[in-house]
This record gives sequence, C-alpha cells and structure tokens, in this order.
Amino acid sequence: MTTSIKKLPDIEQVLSGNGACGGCPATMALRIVGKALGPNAIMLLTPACSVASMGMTPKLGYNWPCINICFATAGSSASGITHAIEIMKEKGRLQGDLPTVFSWAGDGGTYDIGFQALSAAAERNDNFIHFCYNNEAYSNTGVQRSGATPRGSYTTTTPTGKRHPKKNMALLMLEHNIPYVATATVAYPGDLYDKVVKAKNTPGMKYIEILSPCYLGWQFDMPETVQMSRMAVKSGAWLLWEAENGKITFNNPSSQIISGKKEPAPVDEYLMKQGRFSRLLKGPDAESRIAEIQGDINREIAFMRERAKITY
Ligand SMILES: Cc1ncc(C[n+]2csc(CCOP(=O)(O)OP(=O)(O)O)c2C)c(N)n1
Ligand code: SF4
Ligand SMILES: [Mg+2]
Repeated sequence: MTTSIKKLPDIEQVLSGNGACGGCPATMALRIVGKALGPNAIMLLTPACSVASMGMTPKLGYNWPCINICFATAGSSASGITHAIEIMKEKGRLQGDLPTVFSWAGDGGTYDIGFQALSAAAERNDNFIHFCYNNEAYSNTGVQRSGATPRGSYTTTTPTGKRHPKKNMALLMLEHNIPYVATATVAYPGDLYDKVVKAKNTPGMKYIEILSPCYLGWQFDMPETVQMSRMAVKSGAWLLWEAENGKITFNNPSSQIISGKKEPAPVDEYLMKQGRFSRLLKGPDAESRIAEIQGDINREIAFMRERAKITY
C-alpha cells in the first residue's frame, strides 16, 4: 500500500526562506525526498533552479552537506564521493551508517549535458541515487528546450513548437541494468516517498525521475502545480512506474491505463491549461498538432505496456 501523505515523517530537510518560486515543483519534490532520506545524506547539485534557490552558506536552504558541481558531472562527481566514503569506512575513518549520496539535477543536467557521465556511472553500478527533477526545459536560464521537452511545446529556442518528441530517459537508464529505476511526480507524494525509501535501501545505482510542472516554463498559474502534475498522469502524458532488478511494474493510476481498465483522459484539456502549448494551438493546424501530441502519448503507452512484459 502506498504511504498516505498524512503518514509522511515530520522531518524537514528543505528549510523555509529558500529562493524558489511559489509552488516550485522541484522544492516540493525535494521536501518529500528529504523525508525519505533523512539527514544522513550528501547532496550534489548541477547548475539549475535548485542551485539558484538554495541560498548561500551558512544559511543554505537544504539541510545536508551540499556540493555544487559542474553541469556535465553528476555521474562522475557522485561516483567519486561514494567511492571516497567507502574507502574511508574501510580505513576506519568513518563509523556508523554511511551517508546516502545523491545527485539532484534538472532534465538539462540529466537528459542532455550530464548524460555521458551518468551512463558511465550506471554501467559501473556505483552506489548513489540520481534524481532528475524534470520540468521539461532549462528553466533557470529562461526556458530553453531540452531532450525532455515534449513535441509541440513552446520554449525560447522552439518558438514555433518543438518538432521532435521527448526521449524516454528513465527507460534508457533501465537499459543499463541498474537495480532500481522509478518515475514519480509531485501530485503523488506517497508514491514518491515509497520509491525513495526503496532506492535508499538498494545498493548500487538508482535513478528516480520526478515530473515537475514549472509554472514559468509551462505557463500556468503558480497554485496549479499539483493539478498539472495530476493531469499529466491522468492523460498518460506521464506514466508512473518502477523497475526492481529489471522488472517493470506500473503504479496507480498509470497501472489502470496500462491494463486498459481506465482510458487516459484526452490530452486537449491538459494542453490547453498550459500556455507553452495553447499559444501554438490557435491556428488552423491546431487539430493536427494535437493529434501529433496525442500520437506520441499513445505510442509511449503501447510501447511501455509491451516493454514491461520483458524481464531479464
Ligand atoms: C556548462 C554549462 N553550460 C551552461 C550553463 C548555464 N546554465 C545554468 S542552469 C542552466 C539550465 C539548467 O536546466 P536544467 O538542468 O533542466 O535545470 P532547471 O534550470 O530546469 O531547474 C544552464 C543552461 C552552466 N552553468 N554550465
Ligand atoms: S522557474 Fe520553475 S523550476 Fe525554477 S524555481 Fe521557479 S517554479 Fe521552480
Ligand atoms: Mg529543467
């Protein structure tokens, strides 16, 4: 059973007074992650909104030792830290439980710029958790497209709508044969919490991707973050799943969509709530543009349904 939001621990690792926008999904997600990881952890951050929001020493917004690293190096830096800790333990210079090492990066720092180092760390099965908070753009620098930006979306570098579909990064990570991969989003906090607890207790490389609707890039009203996150899941535009030792299972409500018990909500309503799509859906080609986006979603659902039948 998924942990109820009412049962999440009181512990707060994200402190008040940080510099994130109101309703920031990355900050919401990190609060839940903090409840699952607890204080005994070391955080690595690539340049992104979460870095810009964290404040300056000694008044950091995150209550862990935090290391700001280069954009491309989440995988290699986290590998270095985790190996250093293991060696210190071996030499008797660290006692007690080892801290959980985790990298916290955006989609830019994961799908694009950080991919090479992350892939190498996954191949080595190094012992840390990589979190990608995916707001589907480079938000911190004014909303440029990334590999996670869906087709049809406006960004400053795709002013007429992105022409290509997003890639399935979580699945790419799974294909590295790592022991734990999961997707989550802020509208389902108990689901995210449970997944982080599992990752924390699994040795080796773990990858958790959290869809993070950002009001600035997606162009909706700040208080609607959680609603957008829920709509993404209900329309099938974002699937909740996890893979333990290669076996994929879907989580509610995505499991109902995958099993065919529930039809995904038509994507129109989800798209029209977001200025990044709706501003491009006013012309005579609106219908074909929506059909193209719906086609990407349908294809992904059908593909993941079949992919989940394969175990190794
Ligand atoms: C090597 C390098 N290139 C570019 C930048 C500029 N930069 C800082 S944050 C950022 C955007 C990060 O996007 P993402 O990882 O998706 O995080 P988000 O801003 O969306 O939270 C960019 C391009 C940088 N700091 N380093
Ligand atoms: S721009 Fe988006 S991701 Fe960045 S701090 Fe604001 S709400 Fe969060
Ligand atoms: Mg981003």
